[in-house]
Amino acid sequence: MRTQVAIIGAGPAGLMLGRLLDLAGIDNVILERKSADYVLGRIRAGVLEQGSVDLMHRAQVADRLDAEGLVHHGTDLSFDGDRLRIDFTGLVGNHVTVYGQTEVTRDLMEARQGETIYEADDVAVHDFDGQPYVTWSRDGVTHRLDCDYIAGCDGYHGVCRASVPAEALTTFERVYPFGWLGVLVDKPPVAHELIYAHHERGFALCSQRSMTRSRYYVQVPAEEKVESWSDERFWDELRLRLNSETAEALQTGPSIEKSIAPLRSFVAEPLRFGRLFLAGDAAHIVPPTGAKGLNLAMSDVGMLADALIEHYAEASQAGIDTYSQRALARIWKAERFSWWMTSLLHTFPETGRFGRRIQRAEFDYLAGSRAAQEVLAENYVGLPG
Ligand code: FAS
Ligand code: PHB
Repeated sequence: MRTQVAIIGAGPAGLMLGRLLDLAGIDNVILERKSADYVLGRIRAGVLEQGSVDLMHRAQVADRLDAEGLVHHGTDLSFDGDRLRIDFTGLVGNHVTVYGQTEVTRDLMEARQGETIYEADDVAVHDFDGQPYVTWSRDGVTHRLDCDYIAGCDGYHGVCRASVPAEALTTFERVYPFGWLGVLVDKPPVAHELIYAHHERGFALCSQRSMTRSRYYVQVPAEEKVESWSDERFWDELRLRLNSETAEALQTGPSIEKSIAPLRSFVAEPLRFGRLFLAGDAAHIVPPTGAKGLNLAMSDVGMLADALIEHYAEASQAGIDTYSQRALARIWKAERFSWWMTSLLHTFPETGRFGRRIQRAEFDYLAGSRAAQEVLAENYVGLPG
């Protein structure tokens, strides 16, 4: 088998890259280790920046997004019960769209024209400094795919970054001492916008997927096990962390998904190794507090697609040669914002009374400063590409 671009991973990054290359007439094959149903079953992000919405339109997969996406002109912050609305549209003239990552993935899967090989075992990437090729096994048979380039869209635990010689890679990481316990429930959202809540018991987030399906999170210790959280315990804890009127209005029901996501900040540099590129979670991880993970993956593959399209159309190396530096410039700004939102809203017992006072002062400053609110708003809706 031979293709122009081998894409490893059929998550949103790999599927979006494949779609953009399909539309440009660039042959590509996606190799995914899980089944399509498994990929769709992972409940993850929920908020799209306008840049990601624009990319969905460019990919000609935005019909359902336009029909079902929920435009949000702001969000609520709650700090020990004090509420503050950040008015995205009023402050920076932009907004976000609530549309689940599962739906983004589904839309891209349905539009896929190139070949996607699911349940590909033992994927390995070879000779990406020379003539690259990929191998994998399926039903005991080993296969080989020769290609011009390899796009590593295989997430944090993928094989591509792991295949780069350690001396060629620099990583930056902060692991947080907590995770997010998330619940999906078929009940109307408690509020028309998202609520990010800081409470001395821990962070909580009230989000949504539609007007009949909601997504809620509470901060839990990093070592917490989802088995020790009944639905009832989850709802009781969530209520304790919300202000009284929101807690009163909360509509609860049986969870249709419940999982714990660890929180870390992570960046790998650079993002190019000869003919291998990294994009999305394979290249970086952000704590989900700033709703940046999926959106960064989208902006990475938008840049990478442009670089590959320019390369094949104009025999140019320019985009390819600058992809890593341009993507990292945007990645680090999103890392900063995600770290800042996480530092403001979560409890860090190790920082003691002084740390909590600093968090309170940060919130009070935000509440009293339009300039500070503009900074939060312009980062949340997405900085320019
Ligand atoms: P993905 O991890 O989505 O996709 C990588 C794909 O590569 C997977 O399908 C995987 O099966 C495949 N793969 C891995 N190794 C492979 C191999 N060796 N061979 C072949 N295929 C391989 N972001 C938010 O903005 N908000 C959130 O609330 C949020 N919650 C999250 C919860 C969890 C548990 C996780 C892990 C992430 C969450 N994120 C969230 C971030 C998430 O949305 C990512 O940013 C997004 O999935 C990035 O997409 P990809 O880069 O495509 O990586
Ligand atoms: C979600 O709906 O899953 C969600 C929304 C906003 C975030 C993180 C997760 O910051």
